Amino acid sequence: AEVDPNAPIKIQSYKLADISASERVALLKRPALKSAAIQELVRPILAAVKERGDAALLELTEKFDKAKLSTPMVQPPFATEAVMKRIKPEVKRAMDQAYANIHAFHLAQKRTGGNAKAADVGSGGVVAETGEEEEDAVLEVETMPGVVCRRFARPIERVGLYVPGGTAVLPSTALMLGVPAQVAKCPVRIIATPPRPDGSIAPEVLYAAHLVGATAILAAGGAQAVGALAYGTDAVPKVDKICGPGNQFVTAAKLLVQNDMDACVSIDMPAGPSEVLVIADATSNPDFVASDLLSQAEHGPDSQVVLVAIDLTDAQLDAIETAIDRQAKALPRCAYVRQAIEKSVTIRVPNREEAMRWSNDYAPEHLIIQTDRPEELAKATINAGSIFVGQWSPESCGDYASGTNHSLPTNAFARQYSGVNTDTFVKRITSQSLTADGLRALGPHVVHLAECEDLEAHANAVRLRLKALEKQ
Ligand code: HSO
Ligand code: ZN
Repeated sequence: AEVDPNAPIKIQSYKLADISASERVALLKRPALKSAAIQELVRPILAAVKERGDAALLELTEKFDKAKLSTPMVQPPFATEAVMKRIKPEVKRAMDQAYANIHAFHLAQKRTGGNAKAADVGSGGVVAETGEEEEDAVLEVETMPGVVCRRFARPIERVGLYVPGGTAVLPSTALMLGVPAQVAKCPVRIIATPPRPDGSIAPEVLYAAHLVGATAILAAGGAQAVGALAYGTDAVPKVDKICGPGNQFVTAAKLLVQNDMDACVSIDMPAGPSEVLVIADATSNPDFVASDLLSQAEHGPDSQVVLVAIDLTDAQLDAIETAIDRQAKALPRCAYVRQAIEKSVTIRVPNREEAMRWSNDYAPEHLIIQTDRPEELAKATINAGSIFVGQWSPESCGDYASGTNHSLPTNAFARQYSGVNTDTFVKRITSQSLTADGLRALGPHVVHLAECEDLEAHANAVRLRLKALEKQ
């Protein structure tokens, strides 16, 4: 149906006191997606790529992306002179700054990486604290005399990094996925992204691939790209983990290949449409609040934005609503914004505690706190992908260049998932070494536990050794 471009763009607003328990549950939900139907469309695509490899991949790329390719792979060098000529110098400089910040933050994650306390544990566990060439810190604990346990990181060997195409070019996503994989030193790092109809890849994505040292680019998108990465083809190396956001087809494909034992592949997280929750109070600037809500809404018609308004008068809320309507109508992507805003809500709450209760229950991908004493609310946050603290910290900065990652858990998965980070690209191996004295002390306990579980061979493996030690 035709939409009147002058029709108001207004978020539906609710007062907390008027919301029943069942309404609360419904309002905290994201707009429903048709995931079962999508899965049925994706299954045959995955099967085709699994069975017919490159032939199927190239057919599907022609069908969905209108690009006729002779090979799906693009090899380095990516930042050739011809490519660099097509990138505006200010965009190149911006990408360089973004890369530097993202790199700095993700490299720091590697050095500490959950092992920062290793030095406190005794036995001189810290191997490295500085320098990119050093390995991750090794955690080492002597749990009892002669029993030493260690934990150390190793890169995931082959990773696929999905960079969506579609309605916008997203070189920023190539940086967000590529930098942590580079810092983690994954030996094979393939950026997958749909080609343009002429078969080319956007120059900015090529430059991002150069900065992060991608080992190759897979010029394919959608479920077919995920299938090629999961199963491998003659041209496309099979990967061990697939990361990155995508549309519903990409997400469905990631979930399906993750469940296919033949593929033996993992994914970063189940991704859904992007979302933001902004907390505002009487001190916040209505234009700033509106601009943050809209920057998320413009991502797509399925985006959801939530405004939690703390103790605002009708006039104060009206100022925000007027700003939303005015700013939205000036946006080139106003049609998406309108649809996203239709699915969005304002919740009027009486105080900061209720604001945080709503936010933590919603578990937003992005949480923007534009209130008095914003740090306090950041501290009270239990569930969120990434937090933007105070009025000078718009989400756009984290989306592009502050240093944090923008691949974040949506759909309330911030309850149990972290956003992409350096740990996403490593696994941790544990080891134990026992001395003879260590086995003398621990062995009898292990024998008793094995007997308790009726696992005689387990008990024997210890008894044999304890006997051998007696003879020494
Ligand atoms: N807000 C998006 C990331 C993004 N924004 C990319 C601009 N480009 C999801 O976190
Ligand atoms: Zn964004």
